[in-house]
Amino acid sequence: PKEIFLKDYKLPDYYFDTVDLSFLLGEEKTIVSAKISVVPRVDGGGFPLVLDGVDLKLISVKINGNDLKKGDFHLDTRHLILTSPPSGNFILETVTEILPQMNTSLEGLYKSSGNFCTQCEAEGFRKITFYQDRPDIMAKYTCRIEADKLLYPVLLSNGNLIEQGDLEDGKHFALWEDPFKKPCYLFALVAGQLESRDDTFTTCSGRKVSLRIWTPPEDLPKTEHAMYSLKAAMKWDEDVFGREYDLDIFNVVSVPDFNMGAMENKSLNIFNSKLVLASPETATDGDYAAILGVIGHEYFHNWTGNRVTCRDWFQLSLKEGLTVFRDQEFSSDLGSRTVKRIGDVSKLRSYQFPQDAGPMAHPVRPHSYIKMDNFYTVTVYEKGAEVVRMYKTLLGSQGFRKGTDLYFQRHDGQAVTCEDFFAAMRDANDADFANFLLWYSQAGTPVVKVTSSYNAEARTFTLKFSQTVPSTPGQPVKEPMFIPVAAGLLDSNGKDMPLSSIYSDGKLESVTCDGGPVFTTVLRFTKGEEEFVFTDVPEKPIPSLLRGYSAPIRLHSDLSDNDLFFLLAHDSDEFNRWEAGQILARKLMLSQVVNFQKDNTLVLDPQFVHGIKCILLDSNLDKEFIAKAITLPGEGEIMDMMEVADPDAVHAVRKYIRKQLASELKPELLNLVKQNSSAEQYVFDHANMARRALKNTALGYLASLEDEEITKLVLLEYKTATNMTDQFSALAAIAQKPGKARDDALADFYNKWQHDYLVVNKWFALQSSSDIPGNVENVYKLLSHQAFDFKNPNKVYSLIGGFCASPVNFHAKDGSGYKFLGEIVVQLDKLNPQVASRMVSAFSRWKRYDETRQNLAKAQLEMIVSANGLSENVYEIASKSLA
Ligand code: B3K
Ligand code: ZN
Repeated sequence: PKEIFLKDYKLPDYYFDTVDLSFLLGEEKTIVSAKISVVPRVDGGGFPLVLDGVDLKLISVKINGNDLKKGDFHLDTRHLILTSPPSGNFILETVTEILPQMNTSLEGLYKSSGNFCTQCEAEGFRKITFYQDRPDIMAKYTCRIEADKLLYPVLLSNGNLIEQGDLEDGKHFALWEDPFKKPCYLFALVAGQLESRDDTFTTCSGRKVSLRIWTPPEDLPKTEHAMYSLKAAMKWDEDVFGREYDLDIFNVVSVPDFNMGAMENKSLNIFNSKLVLASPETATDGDYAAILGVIGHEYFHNWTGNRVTCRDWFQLSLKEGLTVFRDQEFSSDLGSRTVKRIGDVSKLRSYQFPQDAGPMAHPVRPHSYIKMDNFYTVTVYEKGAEVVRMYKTLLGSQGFRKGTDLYFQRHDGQAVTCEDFFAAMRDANDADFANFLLWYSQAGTPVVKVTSSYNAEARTFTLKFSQTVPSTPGQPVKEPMFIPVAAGLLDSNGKDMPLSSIYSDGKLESVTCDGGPVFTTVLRFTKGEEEFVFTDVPEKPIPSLLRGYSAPIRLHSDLSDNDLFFLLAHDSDEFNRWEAGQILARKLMLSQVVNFQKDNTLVLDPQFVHGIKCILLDSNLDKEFIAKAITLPGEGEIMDMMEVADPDAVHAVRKYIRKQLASELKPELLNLVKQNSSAEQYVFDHANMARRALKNTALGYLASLEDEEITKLVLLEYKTATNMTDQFSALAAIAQKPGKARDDALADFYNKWQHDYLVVNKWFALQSSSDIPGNVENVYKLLSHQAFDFKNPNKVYSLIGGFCASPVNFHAKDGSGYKFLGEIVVQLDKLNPQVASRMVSAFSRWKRYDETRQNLAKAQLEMIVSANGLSENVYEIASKSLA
């Protein structure tokens, strides 16, 4: 396999100006004709033109209307090379045969439930026709689709429909024209038996856009929430970013077989059905929220990704980090900002931090890849979004908006780099960003230590920071990063102190805003070590640091437990209230892990119970915030903090603390369940979601107790639930413990929902991720369940992905979990390398475990790497994991 490097980027020799595609969709094969007007970048031209092409059968190739002779072109398994094209502009025509019905990789043109659809990002267009498959080739497209009218009544592609009609032999055609230049990864085609929910949106300049969400007829009722989300996103992008939609039509298609969540093809977004379809009876609040976020995300790409795209795939975070940031803000504005932030930071800690500390660690802008698909990662997406957030933290809302305005103004219609975004932010604000660009090039999570001291006489409060960035593969030595630390000081009553001025780096700077008091300031920490001195501080404060999680770092402070309990109770920054509780919980869990490993009795600190109780009873707090604040850090997060990860110990400790809290706070928790029971009607809004979240979190705690009454209560909740959020939470609560109640409830749930594949996927995931001892046997059984299908990514993610997410069973000391995954990966790779590669990633942190586990996991990785015909996707992850 060949590794591709950022440093080797070269401008293309040829640009493509217009591309006219024509598809004859057939039951056995599809014929693709492409007519491309080619323009040499450098005057004259005449040098070879290398086109990408994979799994294509070339039927004919012409230049300026003449068939090419042997010797004028060269064909290998990945390319069509035109060895001596004419000088100047020319027209290239190719005819190709492809087999979408045989395409199980779900990349290029393929069939999903009888319908044709495409997925081209990152490099799938080369499976459709010969092309320079790279994002800096931007062209104007037309697309003609011809197919049987009965089998494929709906024919869609990008842009506007300019012609359609009936043909002989029961066929029909549609001709689409996209007026905007685009890279080929944004090309899309859909053909099949679909119906649409139709609506309109009037843009800020008064243009009426027709909106259509397409699904198989039976799913149409479940698209109401997606349509609501789309209209909300269109409005929000106008209001917050000044971005107006640019075409008269916007289509969303829902398909059941899709590798990722969704795809932002120009004016024809294609979605994994689980991120479109929802009804109160079948989708949870989590599903509703995910749909809102992803519908927003793909829509927002129209400007951040499509109008302004990436020069090359190393720049992926330019569009993804920015668009994730935009969807996070969108969801915050429509729901609760604090709760959204807590969710996003938890995700970063649970998935990105481990990636950044493991063999696949890479910068937000990677330096190299074997298979680009492997770099659609939490680092590029979520850490990338944190990088964008830091610009906003440093510049403020208005400055940030000035920056994005300049970015769009400068680069509309271009394929650009992360530096271009940086430069727009800087230039629009005349800002000094010091070494900020390192966030794009240095991998690893910075570790920041801070100590504080108060000088009563001088009335100064000093924060002393130091930072190190851990080594990562290929980057042994790191430079200090630019870390914005949002900070405030609490007085002894728990109130924010007004900040007056700060002394740092030999300069005294006053901290005021339009003369008014300021309670939070952003410290610019840019060196290995740095001191910040707050002046005029009347009493010893408790510092609230990294408010809102202002930088993606690991912060170690010298705050005592008492300080943390104080912050948990009083901080005006709600995020930091949650954070204080989490720090305390992490400390507690780690200390009990040591106890567990020494065979000592586990104990629960009464002060912690008290802290949790105060949060539970605080009626001023948002209910979803309470639900988050009483939820313990995940097992992965704790293992990530240990020298040698011990899944059994961490699991036992987390379970113990949950049960202990449930038993000590039983009356309070029961009250919460009672007070927050669901009203008849399901409403998706923050207040109702928050109420359900709190009730169901409380129910989950209670169900950990051995208590007949509680079992009855949970069963009653399950039976009387009027929506999936409540029903599924109750089922999950029952399923915590093996036994008849569990078996019956799981069987009942399947019987109820077997007709709905998305609900059945939840049922798979609940069972596969269970911590019940020896669960691997159940998962083997479920592999042959009639509802399981290896070809459908969602089912694989639910059953296999779910299993790997359960540390005790996946990391079972007998190696059964590793063996299971090893077998599956090899099998899956033959069908769908992208999905197999996502699954094999579960092995990548094998070195974090004890020697027995290490040997067992390593053996599986070695077996995988030596498998016959292994894909580059799996090879890259498996071999880098072994290195
Ligand atoms: N851009 C797509 C991801 C495509 C994945 C290719 N393997 C979805 C998104 O991030 O919006
Ligand atoms: Zn995206």
